[in-house]
Amino acid sequence: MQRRDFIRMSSAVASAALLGPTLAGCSRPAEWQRMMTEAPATETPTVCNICFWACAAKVHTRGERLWKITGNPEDAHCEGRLCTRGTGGVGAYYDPNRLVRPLVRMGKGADQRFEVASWDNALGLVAERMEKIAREHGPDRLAALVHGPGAAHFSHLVRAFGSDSIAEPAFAQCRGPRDTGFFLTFGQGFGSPEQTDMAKARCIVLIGTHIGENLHNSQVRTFTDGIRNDATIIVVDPRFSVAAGKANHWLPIRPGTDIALLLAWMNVILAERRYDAGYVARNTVGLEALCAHVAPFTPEWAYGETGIEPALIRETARLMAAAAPATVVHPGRHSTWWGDDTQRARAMAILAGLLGIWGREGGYYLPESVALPAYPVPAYPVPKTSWREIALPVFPLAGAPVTNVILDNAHGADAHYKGLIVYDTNLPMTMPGIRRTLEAAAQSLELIVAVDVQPAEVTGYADVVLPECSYLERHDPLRNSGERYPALALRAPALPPRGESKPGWWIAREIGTRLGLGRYFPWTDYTEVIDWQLRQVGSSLKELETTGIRAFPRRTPAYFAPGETPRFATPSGKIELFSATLQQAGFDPLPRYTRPEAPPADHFHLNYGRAPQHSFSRTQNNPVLYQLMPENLVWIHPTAARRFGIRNGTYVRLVNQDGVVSNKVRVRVTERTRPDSVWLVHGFGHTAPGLSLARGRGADDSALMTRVLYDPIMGGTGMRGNFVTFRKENA
Ligand SMILES: Nc1nc2c(c(=O)[nH]1)N[C@H]1C(S)=C(S)[C@@H](COP(=O)(O)OP(=O)(O)OC[C@H]3O[C@@H](n4cnc5c(=O)[nH]c(N)nc54)[C@H](O)[C@@H]3O)O[C@H]1N2
Ligand SMILES: Nc1nc2c(c(=O)[nH]1)N[C@H]1C(S)=C(S)[C@@H](COP(=O)(O)OP(=O)(O)OC[C@H]3O[C@@H](n4cnc5c(=O)[nH]c(N)nc54)[C@H](O)[C@@H]3O)O[C@H]1N2
Ligand code: SF4
Ligand SMILES: [Mo]
Repeated sequence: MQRRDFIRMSSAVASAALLGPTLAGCSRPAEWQRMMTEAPATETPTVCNICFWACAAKVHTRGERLWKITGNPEDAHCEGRLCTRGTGGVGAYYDPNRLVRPLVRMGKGADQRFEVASWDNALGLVAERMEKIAREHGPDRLAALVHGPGAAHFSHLVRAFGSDSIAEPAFAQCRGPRDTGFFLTFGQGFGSPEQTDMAKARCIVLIGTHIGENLHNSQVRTFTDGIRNDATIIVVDPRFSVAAGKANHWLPIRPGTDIALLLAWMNVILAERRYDAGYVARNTVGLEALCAHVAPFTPEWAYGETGIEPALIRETARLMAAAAPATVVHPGRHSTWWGDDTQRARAMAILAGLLGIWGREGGYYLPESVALPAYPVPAYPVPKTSWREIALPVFPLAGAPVTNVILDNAHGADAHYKGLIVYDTNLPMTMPGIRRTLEAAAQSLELIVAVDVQPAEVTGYADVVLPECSYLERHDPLRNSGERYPALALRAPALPPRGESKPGWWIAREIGTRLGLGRYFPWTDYTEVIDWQLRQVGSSLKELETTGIRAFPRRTPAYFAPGETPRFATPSGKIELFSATLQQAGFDPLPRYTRPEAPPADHFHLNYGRAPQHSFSRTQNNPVLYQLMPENLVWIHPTAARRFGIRNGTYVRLVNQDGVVSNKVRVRVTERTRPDSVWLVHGFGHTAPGLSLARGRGADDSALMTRVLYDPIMGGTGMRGNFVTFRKENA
């Protein structure tokens, strides 16, 4: 693909919208024609929920039919455009497999049979079991695993109940190591959306971070802006990713050796005095210790570990230093890779500190959100045991609750946790190596509730399954993320909920009321909360129902002033190149490189990531997105394919180091993967019987991740230490 094709791709994706109507319950052209000419058109604001980039959008309906979803042109965050998946959100509404009635498990554990229940009975059962847990063990023994904007409703419920054990997979399975590494260095994690100033950068460094396949809408566009502006693009990826195809320099690194490369880059930048001396002197501590630490890690040394030529290491180090501070060292997002991930994030953060890019134009801008007051409710009770008492003895610097720690303490008779609420997260496909633990938890916990929109794998472990309506049919908390331009965005219902499905806010309030926690839910409709909040900042629900978005002026500048000496929220008030916090907790205060394990004979690194058409494991059954990509392919290098006698287009099964065998998966023989690795897009290989389109299609990377490399600092579940070999299919 040419560079230009990549730029065009980001506008071409809108064509997915055209697929909507034909697939979306209106397959007769005449009926469609009548609807388009006769039915009144309406437009309702929403915030896309197909991934967590949260683009503001408009939902267009014709009569009672959903017509299309388009980007909100007023939203600076998405610049008025949606990606493939966002326009394909139509399929999330029309999916015939959606959950539309509450379900209650008939047996326990492995018994998969459920019966349909009334809302009253299902909610009554949840409240009764929660009360029993509170009475017999204490309310702090209930935990929640949640994701997405609707998670706020269930966090609120669980906090009001008396527990703070509420974890998101966005921490220990995704951004946790990155945010911990940056927090230790700059006193602040990297938010979402990422504060990278790529449109103005002169140099962009991507380490993994497969932008273009990782399709976070406006991130792709700012990256393409950078390309268009002739920024130097440096991509470090063992695979020839889409982004690598746009790079001036592609560094096909040996998997798991990034810290070696980062140390060598710092070695060059320090030895050749190419760092931002003024910024470093004003704003950092630990330069001397860092210099001594990186001195042995020359490009020649790094060559032996990474396979990257010393001359290329030197050249790329010089390029990023020459462009600084207009250099983006992208910190990545999904950072739970090899188990030493906080240290890799630290190495990136330290490099960013040396280049002086935090708070600088073309580097990292300073994000700002709207100062939006929370709706007044009584203070939450103080939990008898906090999540910290359970997690910190194992992972001392976990800055947020850790999903895997909660599940590790949720099975067996003497388990700390006795009940679990799961909202908007598909645990068996999201958390590596968790299936046995989940089964044990399903046997021994007194209550597992799953709130979901479809009969995903996780619902099979629940005692009670509560059907949430889709994001197109509900209100949720206002979007208020840290951005370049602060703004609030509204998600409002464009259609009535399908079947008996209900919005999350309603479900949480109904459970709360049944538990006698009504004072925490002093509203009959969530619009009262939204309207109250908007009025505090000079707007109203009425305004947002028309515009969908309200922008606010920034209160502080997006960059530091020249020569400014800001106070960072670290113990020293400076950027900590050397981390005394890590040292005190018994960890390396400066990043140390450890060589990753090589694949055993006849085995290959299991590499995985994203495709533009799908999000995680949530979209494979969406009829629109299914059409765009019905199954994943396993990428195999020609040398490996030859050696195993595997032909392009045939099916194989993957067998991991522990003997776990995957679904059959179609082969793509390509030089874009390394000879020692295979590549799979995450989210396929569904096993849930109720997912009629997705079930049995493609291979599930999570099932093959039986070996988890835990990050000792914060509990991240490193997923890249798994190896596979092939079993040929006879079919
Ligand atoms: N279409 C789509 N886009 C998405 C999502 C989605 O579900 N669908 N999810 C979003 C979310 S929440 C996240 S967290 C992001 C995830 O996307 P990223 O944050 O970009 O994920 P990474 O794991 O950094 O990137 C995967 C790349 O890392 C490379 N890689 C593998 N091993 C190594 C290694 O040892 N070193 C180096 N340098 N590279 C390596 C792989 O070859 C692959 O190209 O995507 C976001 N965007
Ligand atoms: N093997 C492997 N594991 C991974 C990753 C990987 O690349 N490979 N990526 C990791 C990353 S970066 C992340 S961020 C996490 C993401 O992890 P998750 O957030 O768990 O992602 P999904 O797999 O999309 O699961 C979402 C679940 O929510 C349901 N759902 C969708 N929309 C709604 C809604 O509106 N309301 C409710 N109540 N439910 C809804 C879906 O049906 C599905 O069951 O996964 C992590 N785990
Ligand atoms: S990036 Fe795409 S899927 Fe994600 S919120 Fe935006 S439009 Fe939706
Ligand atoms: Mo993620």
